[in-house]
Amino acid sequence: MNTATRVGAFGAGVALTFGAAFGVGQLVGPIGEEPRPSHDAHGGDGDGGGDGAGHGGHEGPAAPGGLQISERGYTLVPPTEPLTAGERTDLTFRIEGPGGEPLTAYRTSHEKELHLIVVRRDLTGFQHVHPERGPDGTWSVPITLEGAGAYRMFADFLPEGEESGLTLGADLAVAGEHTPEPLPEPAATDTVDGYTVALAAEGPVRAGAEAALTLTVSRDGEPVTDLEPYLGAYGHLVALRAGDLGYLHVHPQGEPGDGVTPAGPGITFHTTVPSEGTYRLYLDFQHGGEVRTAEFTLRVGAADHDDPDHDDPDHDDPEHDDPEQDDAEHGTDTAHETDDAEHRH
Ligand SMILES: [Cu+2]
Repeated sequence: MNTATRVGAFGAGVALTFGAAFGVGQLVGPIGEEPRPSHDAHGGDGDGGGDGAGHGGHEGPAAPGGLQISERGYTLVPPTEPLTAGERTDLTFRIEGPGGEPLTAYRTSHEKELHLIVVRRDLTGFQHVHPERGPDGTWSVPITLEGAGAYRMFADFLPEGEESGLTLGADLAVAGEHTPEPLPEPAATDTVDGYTVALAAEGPVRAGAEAALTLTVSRDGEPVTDLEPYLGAYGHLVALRAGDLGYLHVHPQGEPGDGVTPAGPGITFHTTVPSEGTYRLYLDFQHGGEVRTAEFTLRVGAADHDDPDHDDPDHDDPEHDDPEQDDAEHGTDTAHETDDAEHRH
């Protein structure tokens, strides 16, 4: 299968080598029967975190979220109590607003006031949970962190009165010896609880360009066409950049009940990947009353702004012009292969 061949070739690349020669942009090719995503279908759904810049295409991609503990006057105050591996404990934290007071006014996004992601720094142990907020603004959620090591927590929320959301990040430490896991090589599919999820990108995924990723769910070889809405969507996708755990906002295309979005097997997402590098993707989807998470490693190539075939003005990105990257980009032009035609919008 063509897809498998390509993935194998990319697997030969070296992970975490920014600006180096492997900058191959594409994980897998488009899957034939999926409809082309419409950029028009991709309206603000209220959960964006500083993601506005990427959509107009004139200001370059927004920086990833989650890299700062304090941003735009909002500060994440992480738990102070020590965490113990394998022990269920209440993770307690708060968000302080611009005046230093605990934030108590939030806007709901994807049915929740705040989405909490916790992951170990080696990108294992991903959890997406929804804490409860007390009247004093303290958030709390029972959680078990299975292994020792350094973790990262991400609070994704939209304060009342703000136009765009925020993702604040903080470190958590779980005491004990641990051996970091190597990041799995890119693969076109992941299997979880008997479900197979296939990842396909529409054309090469490159830094600075909006990418459409479609995840297709099957079970026992049969497409799953009765996915259940989970938090207002058929799937939720989180992407974290390997190396610094930059957090990307990813928007599902369409929503349950809009008359056009099927309940599977394909779920399409849009995001603008801010840089080349390696990313870990986590898809939460619900079927049979249970939420499961499929995971993928995705390599993202350098921006192709000097590619004459890539002339879509909506994706013109003049500010993303890093001279240090030019050599790497020219060195990988052959890797762009045959898919440039498909990449036109
Ligand atoms: Cu959530």
